[in-house]
Amino acid sequence: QSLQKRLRTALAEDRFALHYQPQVELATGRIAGMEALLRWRDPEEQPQSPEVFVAIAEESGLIIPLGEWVLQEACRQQRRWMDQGLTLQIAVNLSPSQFQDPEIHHRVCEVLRASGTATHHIALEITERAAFADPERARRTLDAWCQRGLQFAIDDFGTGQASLSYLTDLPTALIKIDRGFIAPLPEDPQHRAIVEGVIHMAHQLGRPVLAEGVETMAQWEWLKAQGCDLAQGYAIARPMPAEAVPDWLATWL
Ligand code: G
Ligand code: G
Ligand code: NA
Ligand code: MN
Repeated sequence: QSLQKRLRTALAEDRFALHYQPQVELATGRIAGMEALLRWRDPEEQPQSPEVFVAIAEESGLIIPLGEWVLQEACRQQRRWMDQGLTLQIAVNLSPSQFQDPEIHHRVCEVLRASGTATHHIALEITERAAFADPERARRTLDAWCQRGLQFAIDDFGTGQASLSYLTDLPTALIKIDRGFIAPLPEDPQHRAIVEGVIHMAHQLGRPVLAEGVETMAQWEWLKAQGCDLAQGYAIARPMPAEAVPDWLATWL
């Protein structure tokens, strides 16, 4: 059976799950939010990487219903945590073709409305590639979301083609520096120069910055000293099932 068919079956049979990875303020250690990361457990096989199956879902158009499931599930989880007394913002990834869907604005607003989740409790992560296919339409969509109180982040910053124009053309957003720039820190002087530069530039333009893939305390300390706002990575926590989050929070706080 093709991977595409198995993905369809998995969606119909509710065999996807979201795992959550904390995003933490470097200065205070406060939890700013949790990124939702899609997981598919194929009962007969190894866990499949979303890098592989999200690409296939994109090619086949399945990403539209799958992406909608992700957003719905994130909203449900946000409410479950609220019911447990935990206020956590959830960041949801939008794939390029999802973001380019002319209906995307309407779809996102409709899921939020139906779930009753407050807009400021959801953030959307969009890659450079997604926004720059049609920058003018991207800007209109993002402006409309901002007006409704939705936040968004530019994911994998630095790996696309149009990094710098983001900083002036799009409404205020979190810049997530791709983990490829963080891995060589703090030793490598060239990457130190790049990351310092991005933090400084983003701050001059009023944009907060998150470092992805923070794996060591040395990276944490260096980024904190540079004034980087937020961090995410294995040094803080690996992505975990929703049920594990309350216990993890208890150990972190
Ligand atoms: O842990 P990680 O293997 O989850 O994720 C690998 C890649 O898959 C990352 O680039 C991540 O952004 C992407 N990804 C994870 N979850 C989702 C999702 O729900 N939707 C989309 N479009 N991409 C996702
Ligand atoms: O592209 P995106 O930023 O959504 O990718 C998230 C991916 O990065 C997920 O696959 C997640 O599991 C992975 N990830 C999260 N923290 C770390 C880390 O500290 N190191 C590495 N190598 N990968 C990480
Ligand atoms: Na992301
Ligand atoms: Mn990323």
